[in-house]
Amino acid sequence: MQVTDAGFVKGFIRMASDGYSMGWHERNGGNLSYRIRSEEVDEVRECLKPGDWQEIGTSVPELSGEYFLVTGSGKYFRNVELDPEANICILELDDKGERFRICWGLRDGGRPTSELPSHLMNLEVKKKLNPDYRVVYHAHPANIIALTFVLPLEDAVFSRELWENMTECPIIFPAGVGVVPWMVPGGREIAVATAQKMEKYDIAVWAHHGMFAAGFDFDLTFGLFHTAEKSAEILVKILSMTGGAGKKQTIDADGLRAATKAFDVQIEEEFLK
Ligand code: 2HA
Ligand code: ZN
Repeated sequence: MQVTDAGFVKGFIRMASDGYSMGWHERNGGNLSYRIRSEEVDEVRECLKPGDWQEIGTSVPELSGEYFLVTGSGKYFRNVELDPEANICILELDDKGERFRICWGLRDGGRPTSELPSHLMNLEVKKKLNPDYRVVYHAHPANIIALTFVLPLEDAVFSRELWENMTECPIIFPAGVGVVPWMVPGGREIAVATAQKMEKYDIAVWAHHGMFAAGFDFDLTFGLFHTAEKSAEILVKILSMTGGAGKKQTIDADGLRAATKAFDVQIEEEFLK
């Protein structure tokens, strides 16, 4: 089978195109990774041609020997569907989880995403919590970013604010969202800070930069990201309509509790106080 005929590759490409259509990927902004199932690796194994081992820049022992589909550094999401083999790649990790080698893709050269340490550390944290987690997505959604200039950069504030703007939000992300203060992107430091948030949340906001989301599959991860950004858009409209004064009425703590209870999910009580 051609790599681009595999279902997981088609799902990955569709998510890249959808994210671009949403306006979340100006220029080369954003990156996407998928931890490939072993039976999916077998589907495309005859097409894999391992290159040289390279340092990841961090260590993810829990992911050693696994394969990943990731976007390329400096590549544009809008070009992924047009020419997947030039813009994305399949990586294999070594037996310590310290090095990777490119086995397919990036046909004209290049490196995997500059945020590879964050993607792999997030995927490792999530795999330890539940092996069903396979997708990590990073993009630059305008409304979430705008809120990081006006709300306190606290998990409790962002969680509560984002829950209130749309009834289904607390049901879709009942644990809330984590907020990482502004940091230089692309390295181990921001990866460690993000992975700490991923111990608790499926969403990590990067102040003045963007957002990360993690999930079991492409639909859930895209849907989660979309929901959080839509909620942020509503809050931006509320603040804009009211000259910053904000909400005149909202869903109160008891309402948020009742909504999540009705759907049998546990909302983070700490943030309702
Ligand atoms: O340009 O989004 O965070 C890719 C990025 C880096
Ligand atoms: Zn970014």
